[in-house]
This record gives sequence, C-alpha cells and structure tokens, in this order.
Amino acid sequence: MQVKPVIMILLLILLVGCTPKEIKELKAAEVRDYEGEKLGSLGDFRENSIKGVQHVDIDSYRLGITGLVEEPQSFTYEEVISNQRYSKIVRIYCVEGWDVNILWEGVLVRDLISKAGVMPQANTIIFHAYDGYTTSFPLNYVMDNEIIIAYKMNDVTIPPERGFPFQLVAEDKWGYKWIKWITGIELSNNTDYRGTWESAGYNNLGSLEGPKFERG
Ligand SMILES: Nc1nc2c(c(=O)[nH]1)N[C@H]1C(S)=C(S)[C@@H](COP(=O)(O)O)O[C@H]1N2
Ligand SMILES: [Mo]
Repeated sequence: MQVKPVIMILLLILLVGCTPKEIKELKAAEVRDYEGEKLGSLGDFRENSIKGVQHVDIDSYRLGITGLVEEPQSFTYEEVISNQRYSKIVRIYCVEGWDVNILWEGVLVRDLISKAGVMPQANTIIFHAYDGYTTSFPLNYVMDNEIIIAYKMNDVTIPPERGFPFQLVAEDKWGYKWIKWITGIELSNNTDYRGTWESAGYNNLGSLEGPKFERG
C-alpha cells in the first residue's frame, strides 16, 4: 500500500510534536529531614569569613596535594568528585555560639592524599583556601577518621557563601577548623603549624570537648 504524501506530512508533524523537549533542570531543593533526623538549613549559617564570600571559577580550579608526598597532585573538580562518595550528618558548631545540623556529601581526604603517596615523615596536614585562610590537624585525625571534604550539603551543591567547591567536614572540631573554598592540602612535619584563627589564640586541635583558647 502506498502512503499518500499528505499522510506522510501529518505523520511527520505528529512525530516532531511527540519528541520530548530538552529537560530543564530545576533548582535543587534542600533536604530538611533525613532518615528521621531534622536538619538545619543552608540559611542558618552566619557568614563572617575573613575576606567575605569567595567566588571560585570551577574551570580553572585545581585542588593541589603538596608537601611531603611522593608525587604532588593537581586535581580538577571532576577528578575530586569522581572518588568514592560518602554522606553523613554532622553538626557544625561555631565558637560564636551557633550550630547547624547538615547532611554532608563528599570524598575522603584519605583517598585524595593517598593518590599522592604520603611520605612516612609527614605527621601534620595543612589545608589552604582561596581567601588565604589555613588550618591544620595531626595527620592521624584524617587517616583514622572518615573525614571528608564536602561538595554537597542537604543534597544541594555547596553555594559560594558556604565554601564552593569544597568545605572540610571537620567533625568533633570547632567551626574555625571547617575550612571553606579549599585549594590545597599540604603534608608536613611541622606539628607547631598554626592556621588563621589558631594564630590568634584559638586552640590548635580545635576539639569541641577541649578549651577554645590556648593563649591570653
Ligand atoms: N576559607 C575560609 N574558611 C572558613 C572561614 C574563613 O574565614 N575562610 N571561617 C571559618 C569559621 S570561623 C566558621 S565558624 C565556619 C563556618 O562556616 P560559614 O562561614 O559557612 O558559616 O567556616 C570556617 N571556614
Ligand atoms: Mo567560627
């Protein structure tokens, strides 16, 4: 049977009309309740970073792994998030007296640094940020605990004011240890290293149970 041109055209119009339209992604909604646990909101934070909100250009962004490592690394955003992903609910407490419970999603610091080959003499890990902020930890804190750098909070990509592309989820530590806009992870043997707020007298370990200050 021969299909008449008119019918062909009608069929074609029908076909084009039925082709699914390009999908438009809607702004992700924040998760506020996760497995029965109530979460805080991204809006509950108080923004008082040393130099204000940083805007990181993700195309030129690199996360450096340097210092006492066999092979220094420079990871793109995609390379970082292509590692095994982890999620957990952790509450952040600022020394100023506020706290927020958040569902974090990220990758293990341990996985990132092991790609560079940590030298045996390294005992300290120093984090560097886009705004010049730094903070440090004994290396075993990130090796013995499942410490992540997060790229999502409450299922939403971390916004610029909260530290895009990455914030350290420094569980059991005060907020000043939760470095935002991370650009570098340096392995060191300098146990006396003091970061930005630590140099101003805040406790170098920053443990929630410990004292907030070390110096008058
Ligand atoms: N790069 C960078 N990270 C930072 C800071 C900063 O000034 N710069 N402030 C810290 C402090 S004091 C706190 S309490 C937490 C809180 O996160 P928020 O600024 O998103 O509220 O971020 C921490 N991380
Ligand atoms: Mo803070």
